[in-house]
Amino acid sequence: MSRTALRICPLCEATCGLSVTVEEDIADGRELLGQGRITAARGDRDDVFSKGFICPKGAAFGQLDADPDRLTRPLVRRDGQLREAGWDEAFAAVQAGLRPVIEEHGANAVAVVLGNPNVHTVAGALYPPVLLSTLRTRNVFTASTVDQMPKHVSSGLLYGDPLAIPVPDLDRTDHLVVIGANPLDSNGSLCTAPDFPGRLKALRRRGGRLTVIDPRRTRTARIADRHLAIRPGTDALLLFAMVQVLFDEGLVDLGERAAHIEGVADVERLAAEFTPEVVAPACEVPADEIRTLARELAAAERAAVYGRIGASTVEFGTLTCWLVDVVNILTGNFDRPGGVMFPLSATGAAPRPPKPGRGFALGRWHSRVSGHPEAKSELPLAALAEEIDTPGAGPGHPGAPDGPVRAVIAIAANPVLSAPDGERLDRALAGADFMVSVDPYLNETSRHADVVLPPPPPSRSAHYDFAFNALAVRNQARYTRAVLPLGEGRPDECEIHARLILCAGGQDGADPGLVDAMVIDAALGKAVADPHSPVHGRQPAELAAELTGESGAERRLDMMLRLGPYGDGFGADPEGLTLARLLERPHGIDLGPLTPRVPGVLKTRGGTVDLCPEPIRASEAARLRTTLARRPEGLLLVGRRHLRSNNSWMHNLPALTGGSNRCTVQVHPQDAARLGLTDGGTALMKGDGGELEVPVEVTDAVRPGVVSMPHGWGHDRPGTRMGVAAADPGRNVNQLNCGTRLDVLSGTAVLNGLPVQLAPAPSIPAARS
Ligand SMILES: Nc1nc2c(c(=O)[nH]1)N[C@H]1C(S)=C(S)[C@@H](COP(=O)(O)OP(=O)(O)OC[C@H]3O[C@@H](n4cnc5c(=O)[nH]c(N)nc54)[C@H](O)[C@@H]3O)O[C@H]1N2
Ligand SMILES: Nc1nc2c(c(=O)[nH]1)N[C@H]1C(S)=C(S)[C@@H](COP(=O)(O)OP(=O)(O)OC[C@H]3O[C@@H](n4cnc5c(=O)[nH]c(N)nc54)[C@H](O)[C@@H]3O)O[C@H]1N2
Ligand code: SF4
Ligand SMILES: [Mo]
Repeated sequence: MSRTALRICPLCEATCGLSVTVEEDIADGRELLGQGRITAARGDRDDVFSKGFICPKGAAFGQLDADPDRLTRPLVRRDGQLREAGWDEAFAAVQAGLRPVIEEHGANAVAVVLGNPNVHTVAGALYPPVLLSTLRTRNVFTASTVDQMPKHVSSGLLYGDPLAIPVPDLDRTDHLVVIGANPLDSNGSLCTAPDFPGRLKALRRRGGRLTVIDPRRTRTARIADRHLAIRPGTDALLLFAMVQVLFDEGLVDLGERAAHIEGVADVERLAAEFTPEVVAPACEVPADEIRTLARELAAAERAAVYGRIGASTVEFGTLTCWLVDVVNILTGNFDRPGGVMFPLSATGAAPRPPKPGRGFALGRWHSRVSGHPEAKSELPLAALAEEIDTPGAGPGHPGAPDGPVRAVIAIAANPVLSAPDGERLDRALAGADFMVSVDPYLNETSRHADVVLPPPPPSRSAHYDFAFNALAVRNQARYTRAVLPLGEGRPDECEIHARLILCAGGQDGADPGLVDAMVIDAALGKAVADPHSPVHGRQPAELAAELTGESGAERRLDMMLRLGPYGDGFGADPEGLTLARLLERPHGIDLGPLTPRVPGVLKTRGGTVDLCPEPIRASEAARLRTTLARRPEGLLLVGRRHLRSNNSWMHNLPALTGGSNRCTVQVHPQDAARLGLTDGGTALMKGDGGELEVPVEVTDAVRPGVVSMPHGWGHDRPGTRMGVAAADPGRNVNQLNCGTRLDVLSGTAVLNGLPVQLAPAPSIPAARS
């Protein structure tokens, strides 16, 4: 028997609605619990946001969901071997592993590592914050510090809220400048827009312009009006030069938000020295191109500058991310249609009258070994290995933990491949006293765990985009329940997280529902005490009794929707949003185009935009100046994403592997000729963290002086269970990176613009990896 069902795709930030075909296994007229599979996935044409768009990853949803290498039962290490175990046994082992570490060495001896898919699951949105507040460890590491932390820091400094990230108003802009992003392959990031390619084509069709700044001629650059093949790591210089031009030529126009912006003159002073002529030799972009771009942006009716990975995981990531917003603000494109705007997510806080906030602080504590400052309560993922493998109390950095990490809780994270110097982390994890992974695969990282807790596949999980709706180019809300039942005795990922939290607190065996009840109680308690809340003065217990939903997570979603900007306020607005209303509209509810949110969104101490925040004024701009004279002789390495891949965990699906999705190093023909490298040959590539042999692809898609290799490969380690990936393992590019280069303010690893050397591999290939 087959039927169709709806499921929002969790595989990238575009959040497309899928219509999946479900093949049910029926015996004796009854559905077999835990059986059934997805046989097809199409774009849901009626989805209010994605309108039928789908990419090859979404189309492979059925294969991904039914991958035979997915773990179905927990693994527990006994006598050195990971063996299948029951859930109760697994959780007992988690508590027995964690509690002694906490009791003997304190909470900081436990590191929590949160990987990328946490922003793609309901569990990952709702439970890690509770885990962290239960544990109270300072050793918190997430994918953000190999990704977007510079943007959080920039937003924290500018707006007082690290989560207030303006997104380009894609559908209404006249000129989009894309810096270090390749949405035709990534489908967009920190800018949730299903069918990003279609939206870019629509921009061109309505007479708008697209400029792409990228050292590679990406698929996105190919459809642009202008492509500037900048030298990696120099975007901050280029942007500063644009700022200089805007001031110098009298083109600064803050527009309607002017009254809310402070520090403009300070920015003018900082930018003064960075003229296009001064930066051009470092950026290797002609000065007149920089000047023209600044003038075009100032002249455009509505324009938006958008930066992503290539503007973030670089030496001056925070400065670059800040400059992106500075240019948007100085050209009057801030917080207005067609410029950059703040989405208003249905589960976010309801807007309230503007008032000064608490501001944003950096470096409230530091890491133990290298003294890295925390950012957004996180330490750099690149420092995880040294925090595990370096004994002792450390030199006494302010607020640092006083001893090494001894236990690791890794949730949806594969840092052995995704973070710098995976070999060291690999060894460090092997030496930890205890490790638990919440992960569907036995992979490069989870193979070190003492307990692996596998979540069910996406077809058996409900979905709501808590993270991405706050970054979406249109306000909307969509919720899809699990398409297939869980199967006998199998917990969903929310329950796994809740039980993990109980184990961390030494309460294994307690009802996991207590975790949700506690969160609901605390949130309602806060709401009723808030004079601006529609539930002010009411009884939390009475409100809690009104919540609907089949699970604790659903009741929490209902609560967030009802207290949120479009919510019913528990009856205050009878037309308002509730979980029940959302369930009535399976293709989602459109909440309209983005609307201006300044000043309400601002939480700086002054209640204004702090355009020239102290850390940038005091040190970063001066540090940037010292790079003006740099002319690296050698090659610079940048990354590359492929439409049919996703970070480190989608190489196990036959539907997505092969073809152009290969782990090669791309080299420009001039460099190849100079170095004696041939297309299809093998190069020995060296970085300051190690060396690798990699197949060479000679192509002029990379500019001279730049080589490009994708990340997330290197699936050749023993003890993993990903058969398809292991057959074509590729090499781990992050092994070239020793992990000591960080964006100073955010602790984000420099993954792009890394110096490397290439030479033909020795003719008798060594057994190196
Ligand atoms: N050189 C280089 N390195 C990079 C990057 C780069 O551009 N260049 N990009 C960086 C970026 S942007 C990121 S975000 C990181 C990503 O790095 P990570 O955060 O490590 O994420 P993934 O590599 O996607 O690994 C995700 C893990 O989650 C598991 N998983 C998949 N689905 C689920 C689920 O539903 N629940 C749970 N619990 N687990 C699940 C997978 O099996 C896998 O183990 O990599 C970074 N590393
Ligand atoms: N298919 C697919 N989609 C994905 C992912 C995936 O792995 N595969 N990963 C997801 C994740 S976790 C993320 S964070 C997003 C990332 O989304 P994007 O940022 O759009 O993805 P990237 O392809 O890494 O694009 C970064 C671009 O920056 C360029 N670049 C490198 N260095 C520099 C520099 O110094 N200056 C400039 N101007 N450009 C530079 C690179 O050449 C590259 O084209 O994609 C998400 N979507
Ligand atoms: S673009 Fe592809 S992977 Fe991303 S959400 Fe849509 S279908 Fe899924
Ligand atoms: Mo990412």
